[in-house]
Amino acid sequence: MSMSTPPSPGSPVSVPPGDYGASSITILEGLEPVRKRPGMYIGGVGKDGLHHLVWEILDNAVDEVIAGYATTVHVHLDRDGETLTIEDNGRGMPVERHPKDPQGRSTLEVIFTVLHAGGKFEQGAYRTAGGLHGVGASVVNALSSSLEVHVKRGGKLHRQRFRRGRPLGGVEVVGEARGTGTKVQFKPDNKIFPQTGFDAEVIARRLEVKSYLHKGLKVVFKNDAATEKDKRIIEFKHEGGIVEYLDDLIRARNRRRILDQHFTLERDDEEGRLELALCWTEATDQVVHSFVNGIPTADGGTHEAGLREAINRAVRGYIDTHELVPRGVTLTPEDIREGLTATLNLFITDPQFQGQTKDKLNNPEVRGLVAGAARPALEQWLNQNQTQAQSIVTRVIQAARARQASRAAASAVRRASPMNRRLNLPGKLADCTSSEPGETELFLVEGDSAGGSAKQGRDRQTQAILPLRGKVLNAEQAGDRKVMANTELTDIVQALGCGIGKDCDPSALRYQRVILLMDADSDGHHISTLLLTFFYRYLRPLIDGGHVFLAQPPLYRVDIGKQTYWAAGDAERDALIERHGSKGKVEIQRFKGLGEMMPATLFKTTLDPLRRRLLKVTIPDEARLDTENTITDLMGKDASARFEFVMTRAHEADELDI
Ligand code: TSJ
Repeated sequence: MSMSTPPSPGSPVSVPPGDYGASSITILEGLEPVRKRPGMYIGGVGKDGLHHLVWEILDNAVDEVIAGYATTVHVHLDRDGETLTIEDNGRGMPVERHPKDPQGRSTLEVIFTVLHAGGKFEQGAYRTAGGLHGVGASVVNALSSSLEVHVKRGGKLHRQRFRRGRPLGGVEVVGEARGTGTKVQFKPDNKIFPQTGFDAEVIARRLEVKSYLHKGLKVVFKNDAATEKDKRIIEFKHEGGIVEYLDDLIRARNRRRILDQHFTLERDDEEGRLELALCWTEATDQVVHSFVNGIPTADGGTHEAGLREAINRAVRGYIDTHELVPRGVTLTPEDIREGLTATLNLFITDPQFQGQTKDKLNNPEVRGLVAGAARPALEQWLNQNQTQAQSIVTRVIQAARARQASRAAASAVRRASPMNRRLNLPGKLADCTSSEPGETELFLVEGDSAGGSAKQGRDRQTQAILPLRGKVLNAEQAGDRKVMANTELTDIVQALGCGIGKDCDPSALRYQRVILLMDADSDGHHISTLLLTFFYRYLRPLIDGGHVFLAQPPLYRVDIGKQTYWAAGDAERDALIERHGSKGKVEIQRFKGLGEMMPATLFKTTLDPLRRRLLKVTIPDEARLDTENTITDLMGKDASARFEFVMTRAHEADELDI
């Protein structure tokens, strides 16, 4: 092959060289709109648009495989990272004079220089895979600073070269060829694209998906732009098709499947071709990877809607026929599809894509098409595979139960965002006015009457009160569901705003301190124990972070002469009397509960940060090392054994002298 000067451009085949000066004007007119408004043809000139060039050429090569004329597609990224070559071993693009072109150009040249040439010239048969939503090779050509096509056909190697869409000459024979095939090399135009470097990862991922979608297709990717150690040739070939894709998808996401068999379906008729594989996993999300004519539809569309319809109706039909729903359980479509993982691959003749990125299928008839094919097939499969069906039903009922049980707690579990933090607060919370978490405190108070005193006696700016009613659930014995359904506990979580369980995040805590304020009697002690058990099991980071405290309300008021003292217990009371009893008449009042304390008294004895005593709740190191079982044993007997209480304010004397 010679790189001789323009007057001798090799040997033209079937195509007279003609007056390329003249035809290049028409060609420019043909492709001018593409260069003027590239976004209209490839979505944009950013990274996605740039890679659309690759998908377009790739899809054309893959089409030749789908049509049964080629087996392998080679993709090569040059060292420069922006020159891309795609080659197939198919029939080779027609290089003969195009029968209908008035200018007598070759079919190849027409395809590369006339907008939307592909479909028009082959009555829709040219593109089985749809390519880039009707955008053709001419668009890639228009947006490439240089593009070169090699065709092996009829024993000859043909070549045509272009610059920014203009042919540098006609199709030339540049050598002999063994076999057949088409090779296109192009470099995106840096006058069009701000960034012309390709992302090898993005390309590799797409190639892999393609190889799943078209059983038997082999794609070889050679990345010379990689660093020396990353340089390798990757071969993608997945004989298992989308069933294998489903397997790999589940494995890649580390999911456990609940069925030992997938449901699979292959349907081929005049309306189109459908391939479906689905499975349920233990995960709670739904994952559907869908494709139309080999193009990923990341935003779903009518085909996914049809699939959802088919699954909902088939599974519900099975459950209803066999009367499998327990009483009190109602199933929603979301319950039925919880954990569903599916791959759907559809081939239709006239796909309509929607949205800026064309990632959503819009053909309205497709919904019924997919539902109509998938529903009866899935129904039949369920009836013929009762073991699998039973696993699915169990999974679905479990999902419904979980949803119903946690509905009450749903809002508590939802992490409060700054916007809805106040909106999501429990009704009986008397919040503080300051929203500076560093200076605020939440008092959990037993009973409405004590809560009332605390609300009146508190420092409104920094102290919030949450009254708790009734018995607190024992979180050690109740399961997650019961805990989540317990209003007292979920109210606490809601007020704290920090989430629960593994979502518990102390940095989101709405208060610096959480203070348990209970009566100084055995009932109060018991409730404290239950609350601490809940904190230990569900809000452990708050204890570890030193946010949890016990208030020390007085049990006795001791008046000696004109002085008033407060004692938290019998020992304190006796010590007071021993020390000060000689100073006057001793009068002792025992509080039956916090509720009968005057708000002002409650403040000065228990709430006032300057005068009160708090016990900080900590967990001793031994307990930390304990196994879950030992801890549970401990809790079964006496939870308080697990905690250590550390005085936050050291007082020389036991008594609090007011
Ligand atoms: F996108 C593209 F056009 F640039 C392109 C097309 C890029 C690549 C890498 C390959 C191809 C391509 C086209 N590979 N194979 C074909 N096949 C045909 O165009 C072809 C060949 C023979 C006949 C025939 O009827 O004999 C018909 C067609 C459409």
